[in-house]
Amino acid sequence: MKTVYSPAHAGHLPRLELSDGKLVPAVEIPARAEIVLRAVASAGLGDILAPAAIDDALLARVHAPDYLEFLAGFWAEWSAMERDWDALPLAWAVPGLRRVRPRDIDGRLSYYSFDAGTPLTAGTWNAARAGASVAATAAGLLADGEASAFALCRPPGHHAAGDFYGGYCFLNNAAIAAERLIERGAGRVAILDLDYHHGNGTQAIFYRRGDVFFSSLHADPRDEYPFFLGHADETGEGNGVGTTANYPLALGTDLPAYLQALDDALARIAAFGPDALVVSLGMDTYEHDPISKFKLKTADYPTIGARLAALKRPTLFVMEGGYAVDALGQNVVAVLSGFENG
Ligand code: SP5
Ligand code: ZN
Repeated sequence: MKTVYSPAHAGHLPRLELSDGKLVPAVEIPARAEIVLRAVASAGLGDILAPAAIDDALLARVHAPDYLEFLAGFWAEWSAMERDWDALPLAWAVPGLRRVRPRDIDGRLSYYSFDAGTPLTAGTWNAARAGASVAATAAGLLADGEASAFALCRPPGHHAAGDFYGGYCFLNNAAIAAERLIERGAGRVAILDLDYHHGNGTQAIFYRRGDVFFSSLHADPRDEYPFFLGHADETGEGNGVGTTANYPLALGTDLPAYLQALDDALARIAAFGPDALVVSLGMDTYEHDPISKFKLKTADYPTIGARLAALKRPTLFVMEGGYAVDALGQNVVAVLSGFENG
């Protein structure tokens, strides 16, 4: 399996994040991608390729033009105000307030976000664009006939919707990959989101689409971030009725409970009949993840990879979360080698 990677992710270097009421050292850091790169290289998974530059028209298939313009221009505006620290938003247009776009930069920061836990930094836009190009290039490998590929994206993407960021995510890499597959001829794409947190952004992007099936296994949003999407009764709307399937799981979920949900999700995907599968590969389901509460072990991940292989579809893995940095490389390799041997 080939890996696509760009070192440009390292430009996104958040210092502090707001978590549980405190400013604490950020967990979504460059070392994450670096340890995964070293692990896939030393496991001999396959060639490691640089991405091609991303096509702006592809980005615009997923994200609103005003949102992209905001992200691209943000740091110039912020730093022109003598602010050299990372940006965090402060107030949101919850129902009852009006979502009218403010002129003020802090107002627009809020308008285009949904949480205060996602620092926007000097290098964020460049890094996010490079991450999106990694996803698009890896999707192109499938379109060229590869059976599988790994997009080693950073920052992650699945919490970013069409016009807002959050959850450490700015551009939705998995959605961009799905759109690239469709551009290259796929009629139907399934996205399976295995990150511990619900992929609210990806779900929102495809909620009314009949050609993209979105399925997610995640901590129950009644108990866990992102709290306000990911319930089992969200099943799609309009042309997308029946093409969303959520599996909210209990805190403390271990392999048997996880596999029960996974097998159900895979049966739903098989029935949908996709031309390709995009896996949002979050490794924060790991028992020692510092911000998460599932109980999966390193030895469980090859089993999960093998179940994905049993679907027998061209499969693209897109890196999402996972914050137990020391174990992140071995856990990613465990899934991918389980897939290859499955
Ligand atoms: C891509 C990804 O994994 N993003 C995760 C963003 C999570 N940020 C907020 C974490 C909040 C942790 N505390 C939740 C406590 C619930 N009682
Ligand atoms: Zn996550």
